[in-house]
Amino acid sequence: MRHDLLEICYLIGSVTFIVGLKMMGNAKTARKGNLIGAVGMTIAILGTIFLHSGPVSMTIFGLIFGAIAIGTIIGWLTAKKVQMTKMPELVSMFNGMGGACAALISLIEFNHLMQEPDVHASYGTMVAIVAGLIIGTISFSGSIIAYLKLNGTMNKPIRLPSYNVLNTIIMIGVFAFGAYIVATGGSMMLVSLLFIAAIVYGVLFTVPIGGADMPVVISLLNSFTGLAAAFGGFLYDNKIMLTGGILVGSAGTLLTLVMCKAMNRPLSNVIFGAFGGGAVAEEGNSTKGTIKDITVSDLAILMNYSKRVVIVPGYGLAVAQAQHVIHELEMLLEERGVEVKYAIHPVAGRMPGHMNVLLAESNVDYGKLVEMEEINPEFENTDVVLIVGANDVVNPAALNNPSSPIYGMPILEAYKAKNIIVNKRSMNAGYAGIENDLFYDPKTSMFFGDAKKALTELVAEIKTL
Ligand code: TAP
Repeated sequence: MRHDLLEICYLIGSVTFIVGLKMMGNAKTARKGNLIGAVGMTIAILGTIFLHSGPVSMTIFGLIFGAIAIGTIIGWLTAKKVQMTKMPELVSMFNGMGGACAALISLIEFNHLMQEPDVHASYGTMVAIVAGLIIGTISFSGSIIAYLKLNGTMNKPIRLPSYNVLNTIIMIGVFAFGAYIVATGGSMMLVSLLFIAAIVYGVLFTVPIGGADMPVVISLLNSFTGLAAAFGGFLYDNKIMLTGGILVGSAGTLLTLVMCKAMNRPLSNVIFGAFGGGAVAEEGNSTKGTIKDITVSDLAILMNYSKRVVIVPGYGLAVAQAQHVIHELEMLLEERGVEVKYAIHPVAGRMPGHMNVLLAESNVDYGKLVEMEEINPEFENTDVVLIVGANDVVNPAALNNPSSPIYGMPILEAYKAKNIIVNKRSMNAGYAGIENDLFYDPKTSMFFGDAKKALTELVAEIKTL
């Protein structure tokens, strides 16, 4: 009876994970999807605590609920406080904790095996313990380095000579060591050494990668954590750990591949650090030319009397926290009969869905966010494209300069619009570290300044018309 009830809890948990994940695919239902998944997880946790084994002492209950309370308070407060731009950092830290849990499970279960020398563990159990330990630990130490890179503590990729070869040798060494432990039964001493070796590999794997490539790496590490949790599921014959782990593992892998595809970079290029975070990027053959500025009053007139305006948001919009003022600008223009849409590039910003989340924060109507494939044919008939804090995602070098590092990346074809306005603070490069010829296009005018400040002035100016 008890066991059946527990299985029902796990079934409910598994179904809610799948339904929740599906709902997260759409900004309108994402919040609810997250909540449904969390409810499922709560049911599974409570089921495990109260139904998994026979009577448990009050001390054990005290320890479990004490740990849950501490974790909940810390998790709740940090998630509540975190700024949108710091989200990848938070995700990497949470992911690291997941990896650490998977590794600890393996260490504890191996210790249990050692305490019972009469029990002969099957190869399956040993593989689950060792694989969970290696993958969980790599995910833990790699995520901590990713966190330090994203918060600026480690702001330069550290590349030892021939680090690719060195890392590959260490990786093979770690897995060979794991295979030896599985084959021989190992000892607590050997398993502890394996744990240390996997920590070192996780650090060496992440350290050479540029800070700006971290979102892709975090997603990859996230899939490692899922895999490590799935091994825990095998170990305990626990369906919910297995389902949850597989979902996280496959979602993380797919997300990693989608991000790489949208940047037109193979995963190996991200891992071996071709650009981003200080790596020297090859410059495009900029034809350069002169740039021209536009004053706020001229821009206000241009936009006020336009029929169709497309806004291209980018990383700078998030940095400036200009999402509210851009929504105000959009509403103001719409009141005056201008049609306004937002063009969303899949890798604009620094994390998947960055622009969608940012604009949802200021209640921009989701129907106004138009995906790249749909908006590109519309640029020709656009009177003004207003590019706010975006750079790489509108760089024509991706289409016409085979020597550019971003060549082949699909872009928002803003260069086709009748008037191109670019808001950024300077002529500095974006993430890829390359020149953007769009800024020198005769149709382009630069509207320099911090996005929030510049757009606030623009809104005030339009109101005077
Ligand atoms: P970027 O190419 O990085 O350009 C952002 C621009 O914003 C910069 O050129 C910067 O110029 C400007 N900026 C910064 N702060 C600003 C502020 N306060 N006000 C106004 N402008 C400001 O951004 P993007 O076009 O969004 O492209 C994203 C890049 O990140 C792509 O290369 C993509 O491959 C990469 N990436 C994305 C992801 C995901 S999943 N989204 C993950 C990893 C990498 P100034 O300094 O002159 O102001």
